[in-house]
Amino acid sequence: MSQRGQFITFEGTEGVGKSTQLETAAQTLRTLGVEFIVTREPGGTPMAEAIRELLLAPRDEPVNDMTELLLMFAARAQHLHTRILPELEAGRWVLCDRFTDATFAYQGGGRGVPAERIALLENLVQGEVRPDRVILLDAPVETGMTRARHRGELDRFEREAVDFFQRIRDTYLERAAADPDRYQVVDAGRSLDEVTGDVTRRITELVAIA
Ligand code: Z5A
Repeated sequence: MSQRGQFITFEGTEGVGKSTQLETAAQTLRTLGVEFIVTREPGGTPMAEAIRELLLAPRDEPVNDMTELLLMFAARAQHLHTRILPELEAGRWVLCDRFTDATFAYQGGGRGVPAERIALLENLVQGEVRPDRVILLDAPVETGMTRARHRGELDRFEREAVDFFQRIRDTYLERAAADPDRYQVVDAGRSLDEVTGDVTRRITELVAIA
């Protein structure tokens, strides 16, 4: 039987470079001959992508915090159980653009939902499954906003103000500080070449110890 794959997630505030560095990681794994898939949250299966559209669409109707939270976990249940876990069990690595840390950061830090409530849903949906490593791309909130916001129409989250994203950044950093073995904080405020070099080195090390 093949060895279980590694579950690596990429986190950070808006526009900080997650998608870019996920591609760096994918390229590194390809070079090293490691089998993997790339996926994202919310989303990653047709049904979970439909929930993503519901979540991101700007709308006049106010969205209740609990509705947003439950939809995030509904999408996650589908994605985790029908896609991520089968891939890991088949021995493939899973590179995922955001996962439950984003829920603690956005719905917890950003919206103010108590972390204990999020943890209840985390346990219910995931059991003991957690990412093996979280690559946290960290940069001042304004840096990511500037990088992200020349893309056209803003989604429902991107319409939030700077202080919302500041609380999100703070929550991510608190979570990383509490579990330094699992989180790797990457200074994403540097040039693209520097961040890419750093992520390449870290992924190469993870392959060496896996
Ligand atoms: N959300 C939530 O609330 N709760 C949850 O549980 C989950 C998600 C899972 C969708 O996420 C939204 O869902 C998200 C949180 C919420 N909303 N927000 N905000 P998403 O990941 O799809 O959306 P995003 O965070 O807005 O990602 P993004 O804007 O696509 O950003 P990114 O992936 O971090 O950045 P990028 O596309 O790699 O880079 C942005 C630009 O900067 C691009 O032009 C790059 O070429 C450039 N770039 C990248 N790195 C650099 C450096 N180092 N220097 C200069 N320029 C750079």
